[in-house]
Amino acid sequence: ESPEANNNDTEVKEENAEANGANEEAAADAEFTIRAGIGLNNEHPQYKGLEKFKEIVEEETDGAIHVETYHSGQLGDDRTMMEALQLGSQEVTVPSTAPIANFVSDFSIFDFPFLFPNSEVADEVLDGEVGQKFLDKLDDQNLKGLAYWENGFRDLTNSEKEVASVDDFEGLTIRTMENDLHLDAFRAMGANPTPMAFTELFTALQQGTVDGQENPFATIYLEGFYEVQDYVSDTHHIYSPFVFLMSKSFYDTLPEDYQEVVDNAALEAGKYQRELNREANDEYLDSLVEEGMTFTEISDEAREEMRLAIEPVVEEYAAELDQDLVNEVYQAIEDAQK
Ligand code: TF8
Repeated sequence: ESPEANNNDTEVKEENAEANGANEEAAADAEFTIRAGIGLNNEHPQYKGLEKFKEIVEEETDGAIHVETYHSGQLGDDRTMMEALQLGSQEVTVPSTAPIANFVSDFSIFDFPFLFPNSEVADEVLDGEVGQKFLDKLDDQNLKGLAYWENGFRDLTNSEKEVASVDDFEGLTIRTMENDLHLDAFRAMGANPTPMAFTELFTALQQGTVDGQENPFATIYLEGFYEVQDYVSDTHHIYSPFVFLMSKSFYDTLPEDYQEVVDNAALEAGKYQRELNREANDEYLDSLVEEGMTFTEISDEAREEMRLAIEPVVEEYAAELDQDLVNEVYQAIEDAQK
């Protein structure tokens, strides 16, 4: 719990601390150090959100809590960072819900294809009572869920052909996140999915190990996937929330007023992050086309065909989850649309 015990430096961590302007004095003056790592790069709204979190926390604690930010999987992929939080060797990460489902299976509901009709409904459900129930389930895993941020609606890219309908998925090798529901959903559409950590993805696309992948336009653009992918379709098949996680054993060592600061900072930085993400999403698609990608629009009918192909998978997974919770989520989605 001492600041020293909390600082296990490796080369990359030191380099990055310097790049952050996290000079030794600031770190030495601090009572607590939060090492916050994410998978996406420092251009992404996810990182801007993390910087906002740092700004708020350091200002409101007068530097008593020092936040070091790491991007691009410098501290590992989503799973590795969650495990580090459990062990107490890292304090914060912001993974997608898909890898979280490997720790708390109920989280897989948020990755049901075509669950949320739009991001406003997602906000209302996630930020409401039901969303909190899921965050509470993380406690048993030594993880403290402080807020939902936004990865976004996922869209398909590939290097082989235009994908306009469910038939076009046939035979495509698609990297998915490490989540069984994602794998089964893509199999149901006739694709050949293969699970992989995000940190391996660019190389896999470049070397042709996989034909395609799916992520929001922001990621496709900001991670430079257009350099190794020719086709993009607005499948919008899954809405990926991010969850702002803190190591629970670390959270529990914080005095109550500091707990309040990090609670609020995670929420406030999340609002900012969602705004940035949404502002730029359409622009990112334009930029992908400018970079030479062929854009294929998915019609409502084609999207409905995709939904029908996946429906049995959704029903199978839904049956395995806590039924009360499943119904609460469906009800909350309905209520949010009234
Ligand atoms: C994925 C996710 C990721 C994020 C991030 C790298 O495709 O969408 O972009 O979870 O941590 O793996």
